[in-house]
This record gives sequence, structure tokens and C-alpha cells, in this order.
Amino acid sequence: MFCYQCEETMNGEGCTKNGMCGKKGEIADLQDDLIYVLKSIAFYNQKAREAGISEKNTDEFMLDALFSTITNTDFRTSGIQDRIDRGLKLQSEIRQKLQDNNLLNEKDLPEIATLTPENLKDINTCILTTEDEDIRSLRELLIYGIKGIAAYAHHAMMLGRYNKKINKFIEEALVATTDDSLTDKKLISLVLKCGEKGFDVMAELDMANTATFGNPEPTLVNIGTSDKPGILISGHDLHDLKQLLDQTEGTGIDVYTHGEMLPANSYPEFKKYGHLIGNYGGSWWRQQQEFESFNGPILLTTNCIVPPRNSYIDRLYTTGPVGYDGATHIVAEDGKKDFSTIIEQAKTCEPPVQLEEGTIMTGFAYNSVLSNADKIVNAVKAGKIKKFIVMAGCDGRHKERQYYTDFAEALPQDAVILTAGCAKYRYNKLNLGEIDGIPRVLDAGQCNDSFSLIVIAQGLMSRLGFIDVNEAPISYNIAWYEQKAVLVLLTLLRLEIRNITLGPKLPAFISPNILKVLVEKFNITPNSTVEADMERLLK
Ligand code: SF4
Ligand code: SF3
Repeated sequence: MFCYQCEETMNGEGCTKNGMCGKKGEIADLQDDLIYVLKSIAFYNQKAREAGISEKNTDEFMLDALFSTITNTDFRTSGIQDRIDRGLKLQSEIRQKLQDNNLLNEKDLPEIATLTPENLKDINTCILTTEDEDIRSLRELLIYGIKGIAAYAHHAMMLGRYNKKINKFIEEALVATTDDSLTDKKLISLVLKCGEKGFDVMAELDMANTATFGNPEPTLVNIGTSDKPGILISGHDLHDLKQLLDQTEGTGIDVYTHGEMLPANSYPEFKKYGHLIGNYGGSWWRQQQEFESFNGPILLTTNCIVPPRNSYIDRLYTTGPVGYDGATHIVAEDGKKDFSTIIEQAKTCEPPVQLEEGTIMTGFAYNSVLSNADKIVNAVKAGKIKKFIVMAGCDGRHKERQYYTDFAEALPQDAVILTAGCAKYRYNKLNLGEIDGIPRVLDAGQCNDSFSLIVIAQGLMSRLGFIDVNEAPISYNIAWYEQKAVLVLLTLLRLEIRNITLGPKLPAFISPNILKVLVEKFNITPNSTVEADMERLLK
């Protein structure tokens, strides 16, 4: 096993026996095999796509398979092995179809095309087989970027939105990582193209979400509990939440959001459900304590799942790309998921233990912020808002992330935080106050709603007369953990946003030479101390 795809990788270098996330070596190896299978499918499907004979089910499969390998997603050997088996079958079907249509030149097939179910076990699929550390770095950066793309495209697909161009790029990227003739320059341009596609896919998902559930509105979300039993839903998939709310209506069971599901409370469609009580707990890494005290069933719709305690594994359900041995996995039939087992179990459970009380604010996506743009622009012109700090991204379990709480607290009163993703839990309960009625923490939503932050930044800055966004009073202090955040970062770079501060650690998969390129081109800076970063970011 060798995995260095997330921020919490062992010693900031790579996990080699078992993952710090709890991923066993065996699963990591299987995930490498799966990615290899996807590369082979991509090789053939590119040709099928060119010939107009590629099929939607291949695209769906690719999205789910890539998504399943994101940090804290599918921990099951069976889950990954099943995707490998289905992938190999798909690859051979596509190859057969190409042969039947005389579209395959059997001579000079690259190595990746020679994969068969029989020879997979003899192929070393480990990341480290790419010996040149810079090429490896760029290949993996690209792979992690497309994992992020796949996750967001998967959510959009669940809501009926599907864009072939996104899969076309995924194939291009996968094949590029097998091509030894590609220079680092070419790979860098593909990495930036990945950022461009990141913007497109987040826009696509935003359209899917807002067309289905309406535009998020500023909303005070209850963080207390009721005296009825409840179901807790975590992860990012809003379509699953919709199905759960429909099925629990009138059953006497309450529903609570957790982690990245918090922003769902701000969508008009979800506000219609009186039994959506509010949000329980904080971000993903606190789930062992919070799932235990919740008392009722928990439905995980995507990452991040933490290896569960025995005390609640019988109340833990997974669905979609996420899975864990011992938790019940719910699959869709004809596009519908049957949550009746969860609901029946909830009826036998005690109500949640209340952890806190009060409310937190969310729902500041671009529509609500820009429709109030005048208020914000006036506050800037009056000198009441001097700086916007984008603090989007992920949260994580390491103590050093206290930095983000301290940073938010230390910001001057005339600074406004723009946030999205689970990073917000480091400061969204701090009560940082308001400026002329504008909250000092504007939460746009989930990590994919970083799209919204980009639209907000561009909208506000153009109203303020800035043509170059790098000249505007906006700074970036981004926290990353997993591969969706890698995609968001690539998107910001593609938009030529410079001077991003990144932490709490730089990615282990960025080699010193590639880091040098990123620093020269974009002036990416690792975070350091609150004081030093504050000085630089407030300049
Ligand atoms: Fe290690 Fe992160 Fe990979 Fe898990 S996802 S094995 S913690 S690098
Ligand atoms: Fe969080 Fe896992 Fe990245 Fe969607 S839930 S942001 S870490």
C-alpha cells in the first residue's frame, strides 16, 4: 500500500501499512487496482466516444467508481472488488464493441489496453511505479482533481443532470496519466484544465441543486434537539435527503442534518418539512461521539465516514458511493431508495442527547448575497468592511486546525469571512457578529458551493470596480483535507487567483519541484502562525 492523497497522510509523507483514516492496506491496494481498471476503460471509451457509440452507463460507472476511492468513502473490500469486477466486464464489452465495428487497431496497443481480468493480479498498480517524483506528483494531482469532479458530477447525476463533456475530460485525464511521453509542462496544463472543469462541474451541480430545491436563503438553523426519536443524515447528497424527508413525513420521526448536510436547511424545498429539525453536531471527524449520543439511526450518503464504534454500528446505514463493513448499505432500485428499515429502527430509539442549543447561520449562496450586494458594497465604500477572507475547504481531526478558529477570532471587526465546506465548523459557532446587519461569517454551503464563493467574489468585486480579482480586498486562507478540496484549489488556480494560503499542511503529493512551479506561478503559501498570516492576508 502507498497512499498520500489526503492531508492527514502518515508523517506528511504517505500511508504505507494502514491508512491514518482507517483504510486497510488491502483496500488501498484494491483502490489502486480500481483506478488502473478505470484507466483502461478510459482508453477504450475515448475511442467509443469519438465514434459515437459510448454509453451513459459507462459514464455513470466511472463517476461512482472514482467517487468511491475518495478519502473516507468506501472502506469495504467487497465494495471496491465489486467495482473492479464490473469495470473489467465493462472494459471488455467496450473493447468488443470497438472490434465489432472495426474501430480498434490491435497493433501497437499501449500497456493499459492489455489489461484483462486474468493479468490484473500480476500488474503493479501502486502509485510508486511512476518513478519520477514530479511526473508522479502531477499524475496524482490530476487523479485527485478528477475524483473531485466525479463526486460533484455524481451528485448532479442523482438529480438528473448529466454532462458528457465532464466524462470526456475524466477519460482524457485518466489516459494522460498512462502516457509516458507527456512532459511535466503538458501535465501542468491538464491539471489547470482540470480546474476549469471543476468550475464547470460545480456550476452544473449548483444548477441541479437550485433547479430542484430552490435558491438557498439566509437561515438560522436550530442546533438543539426535540423530544422525539430522530434520524441523522450526513454527507453531501441532497437527493438522498429529499427521499428521506418524504418517507419520514407523518411517521413521528424527526430528521437532523450532520456535517456537510447542514446547508440543506437553507433550501426552500427542504424548509417545507416541519420534521427537519435542524443540525446535530459538527464536522465529520467528531462523528464517533456524536453518532453515539444521537441515539437514533444515521444515514451516511457520501464521505466522510470514520470507522464506527461498535456501540452504534447497528444504527449506521450507508448508501451510494460510501460503505463500511458492518453498516447496512441501502441501494437504489429504479432510482428510488427504500429507507423503511431505518425509519422502523428509529421508532425504537431514544431521542438524541442534546449537545448544544441555539442556532447557526447558513444559506449565503450567491443568489442571496448578490441580491443584497448594494448593502455590502455600501459597507465597503463606507470603510466598514475592509477585507473579505475566503476560508473555505475541509475540516480535519488534527489539533493544529485550532489555527482556523484562532484566525477567525483574531480577524479585525471589519473583515468578513466567506466560507463553504466543512471547514466552517471551526468558526461558525463563534458568534463573530455583524457589520450593518451583514453577518461576519457568510456560509455559502457545502464544499461544492465554493462555486458560489467564486460568483460572489466576482460579483462584489466588479460592483466595486475591480477588474483584476487579485487587486480586490479579498484574500484566501484555504483548509484542505480530501480530494474535492484539491479540485476546488485547482479551480481557484485556473481562475488565476494568486496568493492563496493553504493549510494546515501542504499536500504530500506535491513534489518540491512542482511546488516551486506553483509558488512561482501562483504564489501559493503554506499557512504558518495566525499573526504572520494575518499580517500577510490583511495587506
Ligand atoms: Fe492515508 Fe489519507 Fe490515504 Fe487514508 S486517504 S490512507 S489517511 S493518505
Ligand atoms: Fe468535509 Fe469530508 Fe472535505 Fe465537503 S465532509 S468538505 S472533509
